[in-house]
Amino acid sequence: MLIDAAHLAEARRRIAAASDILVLTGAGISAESGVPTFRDALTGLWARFDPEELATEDAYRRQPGLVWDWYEHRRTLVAAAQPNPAHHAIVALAAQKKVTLVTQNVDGLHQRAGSTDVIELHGNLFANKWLDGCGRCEAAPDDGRSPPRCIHCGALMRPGVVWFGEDLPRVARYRAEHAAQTCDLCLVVGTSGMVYPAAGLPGVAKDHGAGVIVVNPQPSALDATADLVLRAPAGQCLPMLWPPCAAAPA
Ligand code: BJW
Repeated sequence: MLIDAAHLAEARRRIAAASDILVLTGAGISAESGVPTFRDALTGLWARFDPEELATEDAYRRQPGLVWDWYEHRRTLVAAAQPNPAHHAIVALAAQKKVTLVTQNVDGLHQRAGSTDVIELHGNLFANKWLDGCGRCEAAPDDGRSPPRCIHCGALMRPGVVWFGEDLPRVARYRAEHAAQTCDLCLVVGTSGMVYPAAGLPGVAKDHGAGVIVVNPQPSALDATADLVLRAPAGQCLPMLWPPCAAAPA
């Protein structure tokens, strides 16, 4: 995809001039790693399900086996994926400037690229917790049940992600809001901007005087908030926006 040269130059200038950058990422940043975006996530066997209907506690209580298997499928897919040049570029940026990295992603690819202190708003695909546990829950030795249950109380294990209608982790949410209020630039990468409260962060940054740049090959709900939209895939675009760091792979 050809990136508009004037937009690219303007983005580079704004990033070079910024001293405190909030980077907000969504599923699109992992697309070039082969991880389907959330709203594209249901291919093949899963094509007949609506992701917004699977990612709820209600859906899990009604069909725990189905929802658990969906997460197992995604865990397998993500475990086989590798961070791409966009993930690595953010590591390079953080070596040069103050960067607060806030992600809606649950795939852990930022951490695997080398980003530290990643603020995960929606949890992590590889963490589990108990649904209505007894407080001393223990999973049965692998008995092939899907999902695992507690040997004491029979509670269901569930993925450690944030489903619709659930509150975000308090500290992560507080830190993300603080970063939005104090940054001088908000770089929004690969999100449809449809899911709140994450989608509200660029607006908060703008209201506090920060510039907003969106990187997305498709129109998003955050384009109207942005000062500049770079219509390009993240893995192609981000490495062109600031110098690489020595440790990042070519
Ligand atoms: C590329 C690319 C490339 C492709 N390069 N880009 C205010 C208004 C309206 C509604 C609400 C509101 N506040 C709250 C709500 C309700 C709800 C909500 O937002 N609903 C909307 C759908 C309307 N929000 C919630 O329920 C949240 N909870 C909450 O607010 O609780 C309040 C509460 C308080 C006190 C007590 C109790 C409750 C929770 C939201 C949790 C979201 N969870 C999910 C699932 C996580 C687990 C899982 O993965 O299964 O998080 S939903 C899903 O959407 C996932 C994502 O993180 C999130 C965002 O999606 P994202 O990342 O933007 O992905 P896509 O697929 O939508 O977009 C990909 C983009 O990439 C596209 O634009 C592509 O073009 C682009 N792209 N290739 C760059 N190469």
